[in-house]
Amino acid sequence: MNTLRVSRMTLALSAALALFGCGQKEEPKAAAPAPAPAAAAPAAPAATAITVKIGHVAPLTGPQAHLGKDNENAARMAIDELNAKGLEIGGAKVTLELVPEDDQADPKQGTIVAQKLVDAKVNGVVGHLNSGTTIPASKIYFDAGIPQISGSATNPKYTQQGFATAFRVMANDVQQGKVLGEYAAKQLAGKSVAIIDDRTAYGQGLADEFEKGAKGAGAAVVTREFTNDKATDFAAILTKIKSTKADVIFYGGMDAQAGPMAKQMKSLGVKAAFLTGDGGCTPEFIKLAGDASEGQYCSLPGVPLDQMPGGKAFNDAFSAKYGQIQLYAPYVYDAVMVMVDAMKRAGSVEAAKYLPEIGKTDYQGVTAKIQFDEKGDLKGGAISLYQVKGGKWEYRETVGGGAPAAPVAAEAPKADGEKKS
Ligand code: ABU
Repeated sequence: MNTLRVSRMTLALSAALALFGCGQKEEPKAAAPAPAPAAAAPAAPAATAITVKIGHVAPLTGPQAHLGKDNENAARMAIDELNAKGLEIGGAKVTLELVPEDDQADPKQGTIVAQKLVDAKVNGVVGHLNSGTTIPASKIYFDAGIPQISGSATNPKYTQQGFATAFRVMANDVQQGKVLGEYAAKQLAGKSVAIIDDRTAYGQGLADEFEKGAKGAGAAVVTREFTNDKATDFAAILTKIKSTKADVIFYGGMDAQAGPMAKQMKSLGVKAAFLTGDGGCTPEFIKLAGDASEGQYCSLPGVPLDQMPGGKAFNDAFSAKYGQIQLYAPYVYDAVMVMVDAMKRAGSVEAAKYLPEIGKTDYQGVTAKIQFDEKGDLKGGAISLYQVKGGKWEYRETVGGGAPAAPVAAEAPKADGEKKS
């Protein structure tokens, strides 16, 4: 653990102790109806019952609502399963309560709902979905000493701020951008690449890492263009890129823009291959792009769902309850499980007590064996590449995470457009 993170942790723990009354009788962070000492006292009678609040934040309105609801459903499924099994922590019977918030994928709204969750005395936060909201919110959770685990925010800055409260359960965009850049230059024979991003923390950050990876692998970047995460018309940008005769267009952004962009590429006669990251690697991309999605590429942190340790069982259970997985559901489910696993090992739901246990996590999740490095990043994260074939995302290869670096046999998804997350 580096010095910065240790000192940040000390600050975070101090903040948490201050928040919950250092040296005083311990209280559960959850509000009523829990009797005060139960949450933190291992010797409390088993009959004591407390409610533990877990905040969850994602965009539930706007162009990314389908992804936000997917994340929230996964958090709810994890909580329902844990409650159904019966949870006892530190001698108290625990009922988990999901406290869902909508940040609209907007950084300002992200900080507003983060403060709302702190004021509601949540015991931990799962989320946010977007890097652009997760990063500013992480300062608020850190100052309050509240653990935060994101199942989808991939911008490296989130875990580079030295906040001991910040964790993520998927590989970050330094890893993803490098793999994408090298894939564009080598597998897609991209001698010249054009880059577009949506100016969000995620889109711009991934585009920056992609550029480094592509250049490092010998490609020339012929232009960098910008849009935003609400845009629908990309004709001007694509017309300019067409004149460069780029071999590959890389887009850093989400499916709501990636789909229409691929569609407009086709209608404008742009012949370049289209490649995007996890934000565009969804069934929604195929729906929005229509037949222009055919042959296009994306990447996702992690291995395909059917290669994940608990992938099939999760997919069966989730899809029966909530429908097709959109993107990050298995990761968000794991994030909840990791948080509760740390509470169990600490024998406490109190943030200051279970936070150090998150860093020691060694948990077999649905998505992978989850352990964290000193920054709070997932150790050994893999990146997988996919291509649309016959209207479905088809697996191409996995890089990193102990997976084979060379292409392996493609495995067809189970249903039209089914995501392999
Ligand atoms: N990982 C892509 C979508 C979420 C984010 O903004 O990082």
